[in-house]
Amino acid sequence: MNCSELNAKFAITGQMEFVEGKGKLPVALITSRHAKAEVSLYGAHVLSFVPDGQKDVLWLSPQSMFESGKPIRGGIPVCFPWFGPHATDSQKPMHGFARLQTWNVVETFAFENGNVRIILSLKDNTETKALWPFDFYAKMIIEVGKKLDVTLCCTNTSTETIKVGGALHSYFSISNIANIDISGLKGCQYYAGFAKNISNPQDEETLKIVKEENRRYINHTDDCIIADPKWNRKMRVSKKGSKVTVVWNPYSETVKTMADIPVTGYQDFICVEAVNAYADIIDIEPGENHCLSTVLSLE
Ligand code: TA6
Repeated sequence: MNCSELNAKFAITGQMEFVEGKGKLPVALITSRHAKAEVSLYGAHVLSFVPDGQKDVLWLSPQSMFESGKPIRGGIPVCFPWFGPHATDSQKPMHGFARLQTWNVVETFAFENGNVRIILSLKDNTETKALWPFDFYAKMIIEVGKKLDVTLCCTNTSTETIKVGGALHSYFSISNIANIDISGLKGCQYYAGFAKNISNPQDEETLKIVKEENRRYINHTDDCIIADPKWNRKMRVSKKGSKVTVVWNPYSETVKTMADIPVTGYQDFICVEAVNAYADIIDIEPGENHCLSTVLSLE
């Protein structure tokens, strides 16, 4: 559907409008009573979440590509049905195919409390089948209010058990990487990047980022708080349906290998991600579903 067809069917006056975004990719502009948000139908990708009177909670790279076949850099990439590189075939797309597909709009809704919701869907098709030979029906439910509530649900519509990994890979906008710390991870063990051995439980109450980090915390279900005193804000990251939390920043060297992030761009974001990976890859039986959620808010 083009934007005028989307508007004819799903616009809500003053609260939901579809426009052609960068790269001509359709974007839903959402205005709730307490916040604005932008969602690209390409990837079911939240690009922006701005509570009233605040700077954007999410970081979007000024060098992001907006091109079919390439992931958008920043916001909330939807990683599905695997997290990171494919387990056996490095030719398959990093973090799965969901962020490279255009999703359909299923429904838009304005609630009496002022929240606004959009539901997007992705079903198996010839491209997904070439990468992952299963029938599935995935929904992204994005509700914008004082909080941003994002849920990815996958129903197994095939006749065999499917194994599903993934992530809601949120990029948070920060004043500077040197200014922030992250709490909620104390006592948790993690894999550092692709290391096979696990760390000792984290001793520190808060994590400060002073070098490249790619920590994959196992058995972690608590909230994280990103404190950014320079911007006078704390961002709470809650989640459901996930036992792995990833904290990632490429820092000053690895960033130079990434064409879609400016060389100083690593200072401007931190990723805190709700993940299904490792022992938390989910078996979904035929007809059953699994939902992975993250809720982002300021306090
Ligand atoms: O979640 C962390 C991570 O898996 C890192 O290993 C890092 O490469 C990052 O995601 C970004 O991946 P991308 O495919 O979007 O470049």
